[in-house]
Amino acid sequence: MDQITFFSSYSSEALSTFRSLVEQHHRFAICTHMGSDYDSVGSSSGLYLFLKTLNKEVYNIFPTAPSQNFRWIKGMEDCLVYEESQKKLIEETLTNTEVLFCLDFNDLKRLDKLSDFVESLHIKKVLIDHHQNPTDEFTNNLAKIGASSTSELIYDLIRSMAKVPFHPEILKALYAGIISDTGGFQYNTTQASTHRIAAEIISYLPDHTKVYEKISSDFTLAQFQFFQNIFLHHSRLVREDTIIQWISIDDYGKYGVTQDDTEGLVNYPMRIQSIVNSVLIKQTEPNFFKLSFRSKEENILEIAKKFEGGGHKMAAGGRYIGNLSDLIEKIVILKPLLVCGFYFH
Ligand SMILES: [Mn+2]
Repeated sequence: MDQITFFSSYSSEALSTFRSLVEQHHRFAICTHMGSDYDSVGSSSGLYLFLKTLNKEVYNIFPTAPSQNFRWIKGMEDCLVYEESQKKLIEETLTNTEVLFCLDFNDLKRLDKLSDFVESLHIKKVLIDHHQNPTDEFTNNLAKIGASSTSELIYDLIRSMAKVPFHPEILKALYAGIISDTGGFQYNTTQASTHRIAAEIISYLPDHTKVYEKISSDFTLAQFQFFQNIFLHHSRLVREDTIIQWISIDDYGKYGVTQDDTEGLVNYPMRIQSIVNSVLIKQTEPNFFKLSFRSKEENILEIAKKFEGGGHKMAAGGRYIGNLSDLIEKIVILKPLLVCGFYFH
């Protein structure tokens, strides 16, 4: 088998921090952001399975229920979800945890209803993430802003401690995260290191195309009908290059889908040549809306900040309290400023 030259993107200091955190503790938990995606699920399952191979006690905790589509990833069958039935168990587990790995988010608020509890804990909180502007709530920061994915970072960190190849299920989980967060190596966060890692992974995964297949055929019929309704009735074209889509709270029950089943919806308009910006509004409570922004230009983060948001220059999120029609109008008003390529504060 061809050897691939591997360079870690971490300093030796960061690698030894990770190593000693793992070696010197026994009880771990991993948490990731609400509204799972393949990177959050892949990176957390990859790390979870790795810690298991070291005979550590480890729990993989999700603030909101991940979609059934992710269940093929090994380790997801044991995950805990911060819902009423597991709330007490999770709080007890976290209280007894020595190290909490915080994956694929940079602000404890992204833990939704779990955020206050985690904030109150006096345990080691280790950030491993690739989003801009992390908060200072973490005891150790192993974030790499601009990396392709958290899954790439987890691969890099695990590789510094374990002999390649790791268990195939770890490789599959991390490969899924890398493929998904880079849009199949098309986004500008894809670096030479991303390809080197992917090359190393597929050299040990004969059935690597199955991972791609799983990711690209992950729709249920209910999701298809739900998306169809959004495209037909809940979307608005704003001055030729921006599409706003919205989901009202009743839509989930009507189509039998969960909030996590809406993953990817915001990216669909971006496939249209003339569309530069896409905005998705998700109503999660009667007067509360979560926002996702995508742009082919590099300025969407400025708009997201107007909605208490954060993220990347081309992919960001936010929130809004109020009513839907006011929110849509607010975005429509802000929109021309995007076309200018800059934003007036
Ligand atoms: Mn990510």
